[in-house]
Amino acid sequence: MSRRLRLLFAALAIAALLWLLFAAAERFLALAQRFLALPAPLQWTLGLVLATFAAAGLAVLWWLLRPRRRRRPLPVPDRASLEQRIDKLREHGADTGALAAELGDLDQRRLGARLYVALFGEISTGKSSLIRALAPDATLASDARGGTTRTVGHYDSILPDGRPLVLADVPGSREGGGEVREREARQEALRAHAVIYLCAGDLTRGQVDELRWLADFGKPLLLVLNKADQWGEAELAQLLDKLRAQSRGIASAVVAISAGGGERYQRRLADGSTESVERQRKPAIEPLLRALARLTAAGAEGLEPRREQAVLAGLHQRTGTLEAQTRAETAERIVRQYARRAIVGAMAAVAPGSDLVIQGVLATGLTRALAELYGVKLSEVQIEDFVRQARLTLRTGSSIVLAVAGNALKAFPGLGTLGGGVLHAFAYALIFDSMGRALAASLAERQTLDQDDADARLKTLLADAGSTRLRQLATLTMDTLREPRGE
Ligand SMILES: Nc1nc2c(ncn2[C@@H]2O[C@H](COP(=O)(O)OP(=O)(O)OP(=O)(O)O)[C@@H](O)[C@H]2O)c(=O)[nH]1
Ligand SMILES: [Mg+2]
Repeated sequence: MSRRLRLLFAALAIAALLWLLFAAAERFLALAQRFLALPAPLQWTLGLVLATFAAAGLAVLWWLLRPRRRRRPLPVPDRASLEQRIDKLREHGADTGALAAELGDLDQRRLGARLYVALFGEISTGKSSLIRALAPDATLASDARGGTTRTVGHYDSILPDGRPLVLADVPGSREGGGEVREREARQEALRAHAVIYLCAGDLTRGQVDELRWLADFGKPLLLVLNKADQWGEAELAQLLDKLRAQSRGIASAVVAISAGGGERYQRRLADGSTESVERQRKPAIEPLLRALARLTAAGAEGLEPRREQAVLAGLHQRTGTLEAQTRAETAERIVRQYARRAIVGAMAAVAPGSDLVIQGVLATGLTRALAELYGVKLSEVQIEDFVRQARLTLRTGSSIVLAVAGNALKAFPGLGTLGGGVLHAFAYALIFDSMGRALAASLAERQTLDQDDADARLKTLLADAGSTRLRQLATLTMDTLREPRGE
């Protein structure tokens, strides 16, 4: 479009806007005149309605533009309660070695009073290369073929102001199949006083999440754009702006560096042939050194309380996971035990219907045992209610249960050889297994007995004829019938 034409359009647009403004002003004045001509009571009513609308509009506007609330800090348990929980887990036979080792490392580093800085980031962002630049004498442990870091390594280095520090090189995150290594990397990051987060371009959603995760633990962070040599000046400035926007409120500073790394190129020899040569790029890490000195100015001692909080918060999460896992395993054992008893009860029924009495007692026992395991206090009435509700569900679902049991009898020939009453016994195994699993899952998720939720889960489980579960139940039925006393 030519310049003149553009000017003409601009002039037309301004004229249209002015016309609109005049029209609006005229309309407003006319309305104001009519408003003033109204009788006083009507003026008040209308005025009040208009004021309410304006207030509501402003409230909506404020809600939309209000500053985002800060994320809630993670819960940090005190050391003593954490140790108690770990002891309890150990008593229950859980493998608490890693948790105890973490506590040991926490103390050791506190006593050592050395400054720890961990490098962190996705694979191939240049973490190991940066370690080489910061600790030139270090021999790095990495996979010989891929050059990729597989284990956490510590390397001594010195800041330009002469302060010593320990650098941690960690495996890169987001490597396909590298979940265990990624977990180790995260734990190492929590153990450090500060973290250098490396990236090699603008951040993906996953990287932003990773940064937020670190910030949630209160980790002092630097966001470092590596491989700056790959960008032009203008591109680099743009990229840094974007990174600053992406990490606002999370990273203390954003800097661009070149960690170095090796580069391969072809060299032509005098005889006309070529050979492949590798040479080290020259590192340019000045901005990082300055930012790191500022970030760690408080020293190991000054940063220690924050570091300990982060480690304890991480331990709190890990202990919670192990607790849930251990409880789930215990719940499984309880359910199995009661399913076994139900099988025996079904076979021991002497008079018509007497099995129902036996199973009623068992259902109550199962409910009580699981509630106790999940620390949910239940009254006798609540337990009775739950068992009654489960009975109703079972009555309506009995045809499904019997169909599943009938199929199992055909699918697992061993069952058929055990003679009469097996169908009945297997049906009870399925019922108790479903009831126990439903209740355990509901209690674990809700920390209370939610009848509707547990009942919905029970219905799903009764109809679930998943082959592994049925095989386990068939084996349980056979084992129990052959040896009713063993638990
Ligand atoms: N262009 C350029 N390449 C770099 C730079 N730093 C590292 N590299 C290259 O990036 C690749 C990965 O470097 P590493 O240091 O192994 O990266 P890493 O983050 O330790 O990788 P993992 O251990 O697998 O997570 C190598 O090919 C390096 O040569 C740099 O400053 N510029
Ligand atoms: Mg590496």
